[in-house]
Amino acid sequence: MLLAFLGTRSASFGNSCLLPLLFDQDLAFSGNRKFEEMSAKPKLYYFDGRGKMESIRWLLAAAGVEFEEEFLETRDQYEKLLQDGVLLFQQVPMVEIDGMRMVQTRAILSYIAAKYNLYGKDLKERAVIDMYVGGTEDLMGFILMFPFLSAEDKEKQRAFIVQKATSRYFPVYEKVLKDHGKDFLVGNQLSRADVQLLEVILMAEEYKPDILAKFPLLQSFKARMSAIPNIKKFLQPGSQRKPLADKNAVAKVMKIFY
Ligand SMILES: N[C@@H](CCC(=O)N[C@@H](CS)C(=O)NCC(=O)O)C(=O)O
Repeated sequence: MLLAFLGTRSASFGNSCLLPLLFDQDLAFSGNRKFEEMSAKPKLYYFDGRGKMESIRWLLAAAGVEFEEEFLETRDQYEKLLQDGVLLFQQVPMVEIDGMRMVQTRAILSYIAAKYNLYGKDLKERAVIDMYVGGTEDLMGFILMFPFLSAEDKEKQRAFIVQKATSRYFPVYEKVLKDHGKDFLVGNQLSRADVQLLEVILMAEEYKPDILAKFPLLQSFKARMSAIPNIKKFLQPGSQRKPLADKNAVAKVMKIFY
């Protein structure tokens, strides 16, 4: 998200760069906290907002996986994680899952997708899924920085988002659906590409409600995906899906990281 664009404030705690990349149950420790303390459900460490964690929430929800969340509300909580040495690159998102403490959003999403059969049936399908997801992530990157911009820059960014969505990204997915005539983007089953496309469509609609006006197949895609039971549940009020960041949420994030 924007935090990455803004540059980072270096943290001076611990030697988290020396931690092993993969964690074995036998190692029993990552930082100062025991693996035995890990929850059976994936546990997500992030602030109480969308940011980079939201796609992870979406993918887990689409896979029907229940998860817990620990929200960073203060700088102290973040510094505690740094001191405990559980953030490999001193950054969140961090997800405790299957005895690992995973960081790096892409690695986390790939793991979840592979584990829950949302990553195609073979290497070629996976490659295509990765390309489609690359597009949704690029578009999402333009959207995620929006709440952190000045009022003047927001207007420019809104126009930029709409222009990129309608002239670069959505035409691609519309054509894919038209060319193969199937329900899903890749193969004939749900994949992370479908989930991440639905996520970015809904986000883009927050900037221009009729943004799909010229994309009839994406309109029916959206309706179809939104009706998948796990996704439908996630779209209901009260789910772990997060709202668009308001001024207070932005101020809180800035206080934690900067
Ligand atoms: N490449 C990482 C970037 C993560 C990242 O930028 N995280 C921000 C919060 S959204 C952070 O922890 N910033 C604090 C810092 O970099 O010191 C990923 O995709 O997970």
